[in-house]
Amino acid sequence: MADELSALIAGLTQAQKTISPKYFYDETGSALFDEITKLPEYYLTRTELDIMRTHIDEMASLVGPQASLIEFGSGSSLKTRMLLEHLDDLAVYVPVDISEEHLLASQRRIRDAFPHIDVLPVVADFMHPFQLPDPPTMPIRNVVYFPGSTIGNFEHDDAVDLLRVMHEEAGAGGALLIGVDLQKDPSVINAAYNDSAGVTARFNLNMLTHINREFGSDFDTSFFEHRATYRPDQGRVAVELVSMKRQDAQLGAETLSFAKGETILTEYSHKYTLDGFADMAAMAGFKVGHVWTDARQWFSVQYLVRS
Ligand code: SAH
Ligand code: AVI
Repeated sequence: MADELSALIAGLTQAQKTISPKYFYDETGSALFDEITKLPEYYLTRTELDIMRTHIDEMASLVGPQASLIEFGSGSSLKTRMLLEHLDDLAVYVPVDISEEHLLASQRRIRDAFPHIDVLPVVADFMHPFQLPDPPTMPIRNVVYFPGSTIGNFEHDDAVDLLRVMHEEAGAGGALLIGVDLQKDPSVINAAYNDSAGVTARFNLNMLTHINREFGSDFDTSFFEHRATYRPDQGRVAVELVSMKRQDAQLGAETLSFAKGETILTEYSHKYTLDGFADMAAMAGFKVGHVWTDARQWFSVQYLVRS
C-alpha cells in the first residue's frame, strides 16, 4: 500500500501527470468496462468474439489436449467461455486479475457453467512477480491467454516485459493466444473511446473515485472531464482526465496542483500493424504461429509460439 501510494505520487508529480490504468479496475470500474464492451461504438469485443466464433475449432486444435490455460486480465472471462467449451480435456484454468471482487464473482459463474473444469483464480498485479498455483494434473503444455488487446494498454518496453513474463509462464512447448487491436480509420477508433452514452467517461472518472476510497485522497470528480484522442502517427489513443479549473487535490502528504486544462494521462491504447506487433513479440522470444482477423482487418487473434 505504501509502495502503491509512492508510485501514484511519483506519477502525479511528473511534468505530464499520469496514473496507471490498473486503477480503472475496482468493482465499479470492472462493471463499467463490461458495459463498454456492449456499446455500439466499441468494436473490439464484438470483433474479437466473431473471430473466435469463426475459428474456435482451429484454435482448440492448436492448443491441443490436456493444456493448462492461464489468462491474464480475465475480467468477466466472456471470451474464455468459448475456449472452455472447445478445449479438449483441459488440465486447469487459471484466471489472473487485479480486480478481486469481480474476479471471484466471475469465477463462481465459470465454475457453475463448467463444473468439470478445475478453476484456480489468482488475484494479482501481473506487472509484479506473482505465484501461479500448481495444477492438479500435469498439463501437456501451458497456454497463456491474453484477449481484449489489453497488451495495448502498455507502452512498448512494458509490453515487451509483460510478453517476456508470458513467455516464461508458457515454458517449453507452450504458447500465447493473444487479442491484438489493429490500426484503422481514426474516426472508428475515436468513436470507440468517446461513446455517445458517456460510459467511457464514467469509467475514466471512476479511477479518481477509486483512488479517493483506497488512499483517502480528495480529487473532485465533478471538475475533471474525460478526453480520448487517437494519434495515427503514434498508433495509439491517449485517454486523459482534463482539469476544468485550477484546483488542488490532497494525496497522502502531497498537495497536487492542477492548472485549468492540465491533464492526467490515465491510459494509452495502442493499435498495431501486424508487422509491428510481430516485431514486438519477437523481442520477447515469440514468433507468430497463426493470425486470424475479421474481414475488415480491424482486430486480430494471434497464436504465438516460442521461437
Ligand atoms: N479479458 C477481458 C477484460 C479486459 S479489461 C476482455 O478481453 O474483455 C482488462 C482486464 O485486465 C481487467 O479485468 C483488469 O482488472 C485487468 N488488469 C488490468 N491491469 C492489470 C494488472 N496490472 N494486473 C492484473 N490485472 C489487470
Ligand atoms: C482493457 N483495454 C483493452 C481497454 C482498451 O480498449 O484499451 C480499456 C478501455 N479504455 C477505454 N475503453 C476501454
